[in-house]
Amino acid sequence: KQKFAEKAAALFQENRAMLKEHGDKIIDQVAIRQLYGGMRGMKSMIWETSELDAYEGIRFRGYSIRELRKLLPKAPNCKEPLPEGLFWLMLVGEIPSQEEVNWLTEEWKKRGELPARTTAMLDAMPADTHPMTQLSMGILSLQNDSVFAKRYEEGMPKNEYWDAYYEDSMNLIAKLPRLAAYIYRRTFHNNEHIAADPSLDWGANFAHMLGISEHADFKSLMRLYLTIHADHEGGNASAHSTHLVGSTLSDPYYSLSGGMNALAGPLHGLANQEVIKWILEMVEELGTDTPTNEQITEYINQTLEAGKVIPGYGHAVLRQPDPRYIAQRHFAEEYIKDDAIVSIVWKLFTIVPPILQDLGKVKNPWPNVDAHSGALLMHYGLKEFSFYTVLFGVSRAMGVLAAGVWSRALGMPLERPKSMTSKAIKEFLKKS
Ligand code: FCX
Repeated sequence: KQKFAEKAAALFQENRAMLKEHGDKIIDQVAIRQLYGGMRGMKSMIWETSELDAYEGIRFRGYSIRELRKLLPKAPNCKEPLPEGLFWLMLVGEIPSQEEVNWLTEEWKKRGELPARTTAMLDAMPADTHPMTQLSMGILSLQNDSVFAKRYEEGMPKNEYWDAYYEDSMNLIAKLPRLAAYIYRRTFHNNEHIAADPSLDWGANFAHMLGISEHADFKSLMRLYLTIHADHEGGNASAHSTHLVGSTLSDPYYSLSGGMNALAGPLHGLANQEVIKWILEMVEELGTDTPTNEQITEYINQTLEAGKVIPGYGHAVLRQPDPRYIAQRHFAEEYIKDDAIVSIVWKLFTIVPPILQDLGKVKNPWPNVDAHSGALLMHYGLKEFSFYTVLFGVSRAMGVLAAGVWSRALGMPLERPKSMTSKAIKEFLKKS
């Protein structure tokens, strides 16, 4: 917290001076196409924690996923990074030491308990409520304890916003694995729960509480999964929603719940459930888990002819295979290369892109993060794919909340862009 405070105060002053001198410089232009086209490519916000390059993929504070898998501190006997280290990096801007990460692990353990009202609320919901609905509502049920909301009501001055936002974010991230595991066990395992193991780190403890496999490799997978899904710069729908809600000075609970509602859409985070559902339906339809290239091609064409998208392929920004996909592929190559579903995922990598390219309209024919994740989870026994987006959400919370702390520290105002009507566009065209 102290390290963050020093860095944030320095950047606040620096930005003030920079804006005084350069605030009126034009950094981008807006075409009419972008107003109708989901604002693709429009530079429109500040996001400190990560930046996306269309060809290289995501970099967290300048570090690629490949670099982070080497540089971030690890648990004993595990090759994958501890996600706690990524949170530290996003917040503080420096690769943490092992001691610093251990401190964070311990801190989240202390803050991890769920209040009884949250589990009571979840228990009162129909078991077939989508896990993402349960996650969003579970997060909101924690809002009663918001430090930010309480201190705001008591008259907190602006220069303390970040401090209260930080406390809430730390509390919320600490609780998310327990909340998510509770949702999983109540929905799919007769409401039989597994107590947290105080000897485990954040990601491994989550794996343990899910109760699928005590295999060390599954714990490694969880650490990797929770690291790579954390952030994808500010414009993606879950990050931008969290940012927008937070800009009204809604507290982190309201903000993250909003972000999770955006993540629940099939064009965004829900694509991870859609991918595996689509693959399993293919296996069932063809009656084999070793389909030929011709059979897969036929199935892809059927999907496209039905007017549907190929889940897990394409991206609004990326124009190369997603490095988050590649990281998961490397994991699969090392640990589970003979898995039948993984083999299908790899075949799709060669078959889908030329087909999408031939459509002539798809800007990125390559796989995104969601194309691979389900096959890995299935292998270890996490087969209930309607839960997959919750895993994405637990990870995404780290990025969007770290960014939220920065937004409050930098004094970001209420977000309020300008909209236009089609009539106004016509009038503009007449005049131009
Ligand atoms: N299959 C079929 N058609 C596709 C496609 C796909 N995988 N990806 C894009 N297209 C189509 C679009 O639907 C659009 O068609 P239209 O002009 O008839 O409406 C056209 O190609 C141009 O779209 P494009 O500019 O390439 O892509 P967008 O930026 O509009 O959309 C997403 C990006 C990700 C929404 C799109 O590629 C898609 O629907 N992919 C499948 C869903 C998916 O995997 N989402 C997860 C994305 C991400 F990684 C995440 O957030 O988790």
